[in-house]
Amino acid sequence: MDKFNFTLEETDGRARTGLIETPHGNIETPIFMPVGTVGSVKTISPAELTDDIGAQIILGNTYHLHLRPGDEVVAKHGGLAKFNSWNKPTLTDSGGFQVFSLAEMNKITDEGVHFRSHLDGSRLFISPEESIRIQQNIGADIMMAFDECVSLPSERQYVVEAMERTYRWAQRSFDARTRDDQALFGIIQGGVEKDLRKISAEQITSIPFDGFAIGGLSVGEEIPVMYDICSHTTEFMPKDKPRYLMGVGTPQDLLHGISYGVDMFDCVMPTRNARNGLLFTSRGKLHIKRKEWELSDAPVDANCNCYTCRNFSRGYLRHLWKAGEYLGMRLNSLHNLHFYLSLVKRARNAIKLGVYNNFMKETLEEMSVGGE
Ligand code: PRF
Ligand code: ZN
Repeated sequence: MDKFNFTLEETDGRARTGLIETPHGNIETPIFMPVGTVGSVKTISPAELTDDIGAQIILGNTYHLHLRPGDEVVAKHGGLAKFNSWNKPTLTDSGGFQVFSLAEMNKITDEGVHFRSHLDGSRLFISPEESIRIQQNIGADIMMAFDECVSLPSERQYVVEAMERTYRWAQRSFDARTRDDQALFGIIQGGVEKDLRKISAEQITSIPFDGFAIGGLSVGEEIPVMYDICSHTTEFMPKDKPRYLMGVGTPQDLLHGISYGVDMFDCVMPTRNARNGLLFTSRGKLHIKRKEWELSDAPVDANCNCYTCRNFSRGYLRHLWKAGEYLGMRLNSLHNLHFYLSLVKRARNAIKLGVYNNFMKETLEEMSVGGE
């Protein structure tokens, strides 16, 4: 796809910076992608995403947009980035993962996945071909191949079957594409078995996708195992294509992923936690509802220059939380997303300066202070 390009810029150990060019603009990597499941990053406007948060690409979900408003509706509005007035790069997940985690159970066959809508219970079916058809209607700059993500722990035999099916579905996803203005990424599976991860990486990277993702992590395994498998998997991924770790994770996870050579991340954590009153700061997590903040005039994070931290006290944010005010959710989401985007920006700078390892060590140490 010639309207999509990845340039590897600097490397520092295995960490790397790069530039992704898409029809809707450029993305500096490593990057965090805020999740806009139904086409909106919950409570946050596109202007805030751009000006206050520094987001460069947002994510939408095939499954949700197919159900509502319908992918044909999005297509008629000129595609997702125009429909939601974001007008910048977008990525859609392929739907399989959301079907497995949200829809009422489903039958997986080689043909595709049968499931019931979580909205009205109606019977639906998504195959690799159908996922690509829907994703082409949604029109994101980056589409994802249709894959099967197994929850962990799972029997090795099942992990093997899902991995083989993911390979067949990857080829079918690749062959189903009929547009040339959208990139398509393949997804590596293989559970937490190193030999399977190597096989899956070799299978998926044998198909000339525009980029490659690591799926099937952060689905029930221990954190050190997740890091080990992520580190192992990037070893088998091409250096000249973007690498995307799907649905991960905490600020700590991003720092580790970057050290293994991951370029892209997405997670609902900053937005979902914000709506639950949990804030990420340079000194660890902070629960805004706690009584101890009642009289605090300190910002959430003294090291943060987001709109929330520049203007509001912990005491006021606690009050908004207690009162169930929407503004509280908005201000918390603004801060958490700003924190994530500024973390990856600082990581990019550290890589360019060749000091990533030190940066990571110091940042992790400061975040583990906690106690706030
Ligand atoms: N596959 C897809 N989307 C995903 C995942 C996956 O394995 C994950 C796993 N962390 C999150 N989102 N298609
Ligand atoms: Zn802030």
